[in-house]
Amino acid sequence: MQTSELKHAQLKKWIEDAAALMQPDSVEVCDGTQAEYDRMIQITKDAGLATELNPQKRPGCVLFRSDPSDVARVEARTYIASKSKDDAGPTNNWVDPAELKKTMSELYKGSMKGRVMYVIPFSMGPVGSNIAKIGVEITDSPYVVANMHIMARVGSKVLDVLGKDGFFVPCFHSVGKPLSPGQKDNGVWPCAPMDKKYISHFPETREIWSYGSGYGGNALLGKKCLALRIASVLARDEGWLAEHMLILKITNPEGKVKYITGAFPSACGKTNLAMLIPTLPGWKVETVGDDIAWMKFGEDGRLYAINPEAGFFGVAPGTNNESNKNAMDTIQKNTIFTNVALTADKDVWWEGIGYDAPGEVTDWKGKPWKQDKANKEQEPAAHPNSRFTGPAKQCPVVAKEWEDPKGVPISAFLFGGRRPKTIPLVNQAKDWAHGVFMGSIVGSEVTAAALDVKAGTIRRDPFAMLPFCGYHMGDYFKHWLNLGKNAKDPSKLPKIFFVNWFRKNDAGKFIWPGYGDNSRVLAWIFDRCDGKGGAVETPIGTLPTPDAIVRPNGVSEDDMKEILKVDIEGWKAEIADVRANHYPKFGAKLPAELNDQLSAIEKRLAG
Ligand code: OXD
Ligand code: MN
Repeated sequence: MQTSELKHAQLKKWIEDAAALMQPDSVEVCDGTQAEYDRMIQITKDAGLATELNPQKRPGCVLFRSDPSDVARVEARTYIASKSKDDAGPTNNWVDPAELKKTMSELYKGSMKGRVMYVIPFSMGPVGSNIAKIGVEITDSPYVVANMHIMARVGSKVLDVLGKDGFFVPCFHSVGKPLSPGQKDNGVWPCAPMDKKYISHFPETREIWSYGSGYGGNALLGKKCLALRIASVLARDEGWLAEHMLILKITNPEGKVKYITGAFPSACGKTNLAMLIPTLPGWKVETVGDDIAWMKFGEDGRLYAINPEAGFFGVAPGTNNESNKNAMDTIQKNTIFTNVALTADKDVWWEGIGYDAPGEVTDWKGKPWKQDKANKEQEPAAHPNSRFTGPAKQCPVVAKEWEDPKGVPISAFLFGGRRPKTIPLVNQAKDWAHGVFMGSIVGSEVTAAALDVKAGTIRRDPFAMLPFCGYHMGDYFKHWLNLGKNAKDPSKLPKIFFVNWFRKNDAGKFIWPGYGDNSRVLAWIFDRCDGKGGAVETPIGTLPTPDAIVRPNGVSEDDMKEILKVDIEGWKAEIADVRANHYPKFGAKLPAELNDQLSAIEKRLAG
């Protein structure tokens, strides 16, 4: 479609202005058809950027290799450019919006020379849902267009909903690598150097400007940029929630259904939990979403969630038939792989896929690679953040209501992180404010090897939103507290739980097996939502009685007691850490109720 055919005057003008600035060879408005997807893949193949995989093994699948400087979200180059620095808060990078737009406009000048400017109208959420939001991304990357086809609903159907004057979030994206006449990418992933990459958000004007990166959340602007950073601001202003949460459907042996959302920092197995295969007989888990939940109150006073995405952008390494068979089945066809290894027969391979590399493979940098298990220092064949982009509708356990425009009613929120000590397997909040407190102290242990910090340090990631909250985190806590206070019917609010699958014993071994056995904990949570399930009130929250959770193989009665006990000394240290090192970060904006929670737990522990 040509820009001249567009009915939305503001959209048309915005595209024309962008084209005048970025100077592409031509402009195309995406229609979202399969033919368009196929054409994008063909263009990237012709440019030497995509490799078609073995159609017998992976029909409709391709592999991309990115530039080594462009392999992950770049938090240091991500900005929340609100008018006032204080509105971005202490956890975001801030630049004055006028200054940032000036810098970036210079970069965008002529940045699409030699390329096509694609205009992607997209809906986050089922098209036409009253919870969904529309964005329009301008990009010079056909890789981005193809990925957006999988991750969002794109094309003409979105323009129909937008009409002549509907609201959309305008999103600029350029890889920042113009081509001179006759020049081609020739197999070189286009991007700009690190110090020229910018992932910028303008919360007041609801705009996103991204430059210099073609990878993941930096470039597929519907996901982290719109559905979390900008949406968190919309949600604050409009009284709803945009959260970094999976959504799962759980059915008990009697056929009763509940929906649960959960926030976990990266690398805590969120996608695996969203698709788990229960080991508890008679229980069923199905997937509504694996990364983001948007939630609004319905007429009946319950909170309804939609998954704003249409696909999974999952980390490949560690995904296998044991850890996540449903994800493995999802990505069998029509999937884009990025930075995994390529086998001689054109299949994919990665560390933790469940079997050894079959002979010599090509690593993510395009070099021959042979597995050497004796060499512990061997560089991995797949980049640790290599990804699959797979359609959610291909997931064997996708819930039938995953695209229901009204969303699904949520019974429980989970918060969790990797906590080897102190934090019990599961703990129910006493009330909403206590639950908000739990969300505010979410953290995960980091190893010295992973980050330049002392081993055993807890990296706090409140609500798993640290890199994704588009405003001051103190105000975000307040928003959560207010939502509970203002609820029409507080009894219909989701119950809040803190879970921890990652407790270790003194020998450093995991006590709880995790994966499908987490269904045993979900079953207790399910029952608690109905006021059932063996439970005991403790100073830190409501814990299961030791026999309330059906023990999996390999977990003894003593193990169970250990992971369900109140570790008084550990909790005292936890509270001291939150008080000294975590809460002070939020300054005067930290809601007093959260400090009150600290004091209340302290008092209960002492008493
Ligand atoms: C993601 C993340 O990629 O949370 O989903 O980092
Ligand atoms: Mn995520």
